Amino acid sequence: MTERKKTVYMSFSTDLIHGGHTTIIQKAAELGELTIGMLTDEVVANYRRFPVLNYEERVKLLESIKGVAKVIPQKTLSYKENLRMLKPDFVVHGDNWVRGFQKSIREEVKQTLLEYGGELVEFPYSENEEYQKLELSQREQLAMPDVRRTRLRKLLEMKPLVSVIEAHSGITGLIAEKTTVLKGGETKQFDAMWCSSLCDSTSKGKPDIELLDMSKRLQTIDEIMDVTTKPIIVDADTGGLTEHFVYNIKTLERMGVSAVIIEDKTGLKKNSLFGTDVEQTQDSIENFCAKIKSGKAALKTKDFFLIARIESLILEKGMDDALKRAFAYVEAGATGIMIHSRKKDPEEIFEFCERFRRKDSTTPLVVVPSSFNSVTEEEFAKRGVNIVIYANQLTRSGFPAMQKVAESILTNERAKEADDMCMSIKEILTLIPEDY
Ligand code: SPV
Ligand code: MG
Repeated sequence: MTERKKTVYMSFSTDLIHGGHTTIIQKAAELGELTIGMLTDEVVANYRRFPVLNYEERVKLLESIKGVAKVIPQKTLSYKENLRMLKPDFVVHGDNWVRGFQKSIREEVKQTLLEYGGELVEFPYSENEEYQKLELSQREQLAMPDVRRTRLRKLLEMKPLVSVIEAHSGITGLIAEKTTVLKGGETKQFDAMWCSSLCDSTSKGKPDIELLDMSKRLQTIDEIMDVTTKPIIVDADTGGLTEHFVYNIKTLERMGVSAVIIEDKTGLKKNSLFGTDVEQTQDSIENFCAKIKSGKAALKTKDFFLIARIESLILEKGMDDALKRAFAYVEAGATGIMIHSRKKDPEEIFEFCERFRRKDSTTPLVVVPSSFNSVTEEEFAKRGVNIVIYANQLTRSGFPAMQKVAESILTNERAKEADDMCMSIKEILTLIPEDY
């Protein structure tokens, strides 16, 4: 009787094959018939960075390597589901995962292998400067305007909900780019960044009244783009004069921004969270539709989103007015709708989403839950929302921390008492990676 050929399993996420990969694949294939579990795009984007090659392309790449018998999807960072299904004799991995966040995944693999007597085989991981340079060049690809711009659309196709955090400087951009948490065995990152008019103005000590002109706003966007790769949604206030907006939207598109949001207000714009406490004027449907049409006509690509923001609930003009405007703006060419509210209770947002979705099941819906902040992303997704923007939380957390430290130094006439509130000198020196 011939002995059954042993089976081997490895997981891959890479869109870049180098000698380190082929070496370990060869070693794995020597142990038996090798199946690769390819991480899906959504998992890779949450765990490392957006893949330059999509899932299908990455599968083809791996299938073409000698020694690979089969490539199947791995839909989570956890190997459990695939291991229970395939029961491979061996799981192969580099020994680098004994440390860092992959440690818990490794532990789970070992536990799962115990269930049926499988074995974990680890080969020494090859730290190689050349490989790191290759990875860096993939990252740089993601920052190129054409590549960055298209990714909001890809994310919307890929995920039930795209989560976005504000950035108003290079360093807040890096926080948006790099912050990762491990939750329930999965990693999570923000998908994109919001260049908020409020936070950009606040960081420059100015009120949020369209006082920063477009060149100043573009400078901030460029500063963020310089050190990040994630897609960017720009808050362009009212869009200004239509005659100016048609130029500015083109500039944003060319820079690699993925979306612009303009709000249907006119005259001196004030921040929406003031609501009716200050004088604010809503634009007419006709004027705003004309602005949308002109903006759309100026665009050169199909990737760029022009999102119309409705201020009817903020200005207490009622739900029917909000819905009427939403449908009119989509008809005029808006490729997304943002509905805003400053109520703590999310009911009016939910009602809008429900009634909008009854007639329109595809146009992306955007919310900014600064006030209705108890709603979870899962709940928003169920209600038909596609993009959630955390519009000001980094600003609102950063400045009070600085104020506290300033007060402590003034009070104590030295910095010792403030030290526990500060990042260590070592950390601050190494915060900005050399690769940027
Ligand atoms: C911003 O972040 O600048 C916004 C959202 O426009 S809000 O402040 O809620 O109006
Ligand atoms: Mg704003």
